[in-house]
Amino acid sequence: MPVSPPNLFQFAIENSNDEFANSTDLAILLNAIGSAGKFISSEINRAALRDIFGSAGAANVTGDEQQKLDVIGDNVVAEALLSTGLVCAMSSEENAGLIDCGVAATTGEYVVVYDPVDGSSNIDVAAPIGTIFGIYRRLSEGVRAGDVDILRPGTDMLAAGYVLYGSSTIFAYTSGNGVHFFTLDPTLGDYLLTEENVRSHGSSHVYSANEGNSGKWNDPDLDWVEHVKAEGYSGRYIGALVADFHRNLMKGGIYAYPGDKGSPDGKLRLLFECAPLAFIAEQAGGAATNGTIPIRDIEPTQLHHRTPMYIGNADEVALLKGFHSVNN
Ligand code: AFP
Repeated sequence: MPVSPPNLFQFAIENSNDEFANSTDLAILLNAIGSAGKFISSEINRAALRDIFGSAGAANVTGDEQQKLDVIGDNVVAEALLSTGLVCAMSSEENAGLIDCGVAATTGEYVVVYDPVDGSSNIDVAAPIGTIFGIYRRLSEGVRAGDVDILRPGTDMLAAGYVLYGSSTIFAYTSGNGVHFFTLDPTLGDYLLTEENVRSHGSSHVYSANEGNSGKWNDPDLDWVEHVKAEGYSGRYIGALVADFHRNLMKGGIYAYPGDKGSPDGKLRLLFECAPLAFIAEQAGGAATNGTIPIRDIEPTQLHHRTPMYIGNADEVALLKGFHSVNN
């Protein structure tokens, strides 16, 4: 009889490490996010039927229009993590401040940052979106967790990952021992291992960027994009970072969201989007930079810190960095 692949929980227990307080903690946290992901996946599949397409009628803290599913996803991820009792502090793209963790704010050992529904403008057109997360061990002791526990560089992260809601639902994570993919079997309701130790695909001459913004780009980015086009690169842009990142990880390429003359720090959020994906990229043999320094080295100064980001195949990121160093 064929042996069925391990599920996310089994695999994470067997592949935990000493940085977690208990060997089951990683599995419990990933399982909580995975459960939230199953709920979000099912809501997305039925969004039109359940009238949860479209705007929630408000903007989030960074001014992005909130979709109904942003609000639903935010609550579902928070509740799933709170139910573990392991999380002392949480922050998400949809909240201005820290999410209240109740008594666990003093006793919980972990901090979680997340973007519940990345690429939410894709929801209404049935295009891919995702959930991104990063997990830290707390720093403070004996007090309610606060900014000191959460405003930390990506190099402090114990684990990071994403759930991609595409033609199938993929759960990807790293805890510093490679990147692993699980696929949601909707019949079993379980994430099963489909690829262990994923490696970033070699260069395949693909770039993913919103070139519609290039009228505001700075010289290094303009020179780079002219270069790659002259070299015959293909453009692929889904408009959801998780989906563009996943595509490039599997097929080769670089995702670029530069700062520009109007927004020097770009659009993407360091804590909720960039640092977790940078951890995944590096663990798969890829790279992530703001143009000069690695994304994971950047110290956040506020919860909604933004940064330019270039992420993907290591050779492509090195090529891009060359344009930034020449122009600086
Ligand atoms: P949301 O999480 O608010 O949906 O933002 C999505 C995002 O940050 C990222 O996923 C996309 O790659 C990027 O925005 C798309 O931005 P543009 O619409 O400016 O290309």
